[in-house]
Amino acid sequence: MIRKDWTIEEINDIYNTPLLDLIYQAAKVHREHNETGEVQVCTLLSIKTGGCPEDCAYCPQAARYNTGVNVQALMKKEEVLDYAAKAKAAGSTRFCMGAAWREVRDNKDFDRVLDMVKGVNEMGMEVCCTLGMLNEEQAKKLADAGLYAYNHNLDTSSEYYNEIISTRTYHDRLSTLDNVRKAGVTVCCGGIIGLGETHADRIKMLYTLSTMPEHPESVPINALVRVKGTPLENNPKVDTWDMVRMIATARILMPRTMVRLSAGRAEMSQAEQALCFMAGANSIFAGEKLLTTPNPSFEEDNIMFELLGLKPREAFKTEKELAEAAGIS
Ligand code: SAM
Ligand code: DTB
Ligand code: SF4
Repeated sequence: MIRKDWTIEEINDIYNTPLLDLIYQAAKVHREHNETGEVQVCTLLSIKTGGCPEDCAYCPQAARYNTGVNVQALMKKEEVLDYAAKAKAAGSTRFCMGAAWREVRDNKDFDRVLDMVKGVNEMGMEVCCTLGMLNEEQAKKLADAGLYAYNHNLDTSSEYYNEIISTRTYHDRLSTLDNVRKAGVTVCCGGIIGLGETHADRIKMLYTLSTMPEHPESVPINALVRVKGTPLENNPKVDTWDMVRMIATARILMPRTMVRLSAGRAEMSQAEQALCFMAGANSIFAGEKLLTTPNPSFEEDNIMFELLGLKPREAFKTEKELAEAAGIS
């Protein structure tokens, strides 16, 4: 059963379950709802880098922080499709294009992104974009071009949000997510731990996600990548046990969602990542760069998959399962 009526008290109890018990319960839910040992492999590409007008305190791409990230204009469609083809050949089934924009504007750059979406979709990959805020019409245009998912993170609780970002509101984030849903695009929405938030903030964020009318189809859990020059550069490193606790709680609350072990893997051992998979993570970002920071290479991940007996999830599997259940082949 997929519940969307969780209470803060229930989530608090789950989150605070003794760790080994929590992992066991999450692993059980995971096995009841998903195929064991199957992990979705997604590749990220920063199609427009740096120079962002926003003030997100964690972000190396905000123009106002001196982080050494070089500003790069929107890439050409051909370059992006070449990169997508390489990612596909290396085993990725989802390709996510990120732009350091506050919001999408109706201009030539957006038309070029629509073309990129069409191109990647035609290659048989699930296409995802993360371009900042969208209105209803822009979301529809992306859907028509073949967009499969849109990533737009809540990052933290609504209460803590203002401590991290002042140039937009939590409400702005929720409206974009609404526009994505209305356009029939799947939702990828999660957050970051290690921003200086309390456990209560993490629980509130999970409450917001797990009580949406539809659970997001993917929930990325990022550990803060501490980038020199950002206001959060000296935050303590995220404890892996906190990642495990967050992933396990998300898995129990949203049994069918792809829970993504996102930023932070470059600083985690195989054993630490294995615990996250055990606790219900079933998606990763692969390829040696996230947007601007390092990530394990395809080769390293292949070795880990082999060791742990994990296999990549095929593209569009949810649709195939739904069609099979309805008797359509
Ligand atoms: N500009 C768009 C936006 O903010 O929605 C899209 C790109 S933005 C870089 C996508 C997400 O990356 C952010 O919402 C945040 O969750 C994540 N992110 C950015 N910097 C990060 C960092 N240093 N550590 C972990 N996650 C980070
Ligand atoms: C998400 O939740 N994490 C990804 C993706 N969605 C866009 C981004 C992580 C960015 C980490 C910092 C960087 O590489 O710039
Ligand atoms: Fe800009 Fe997105 Fe980075 Fe915020 S997270 S500064 S909106 S690129």
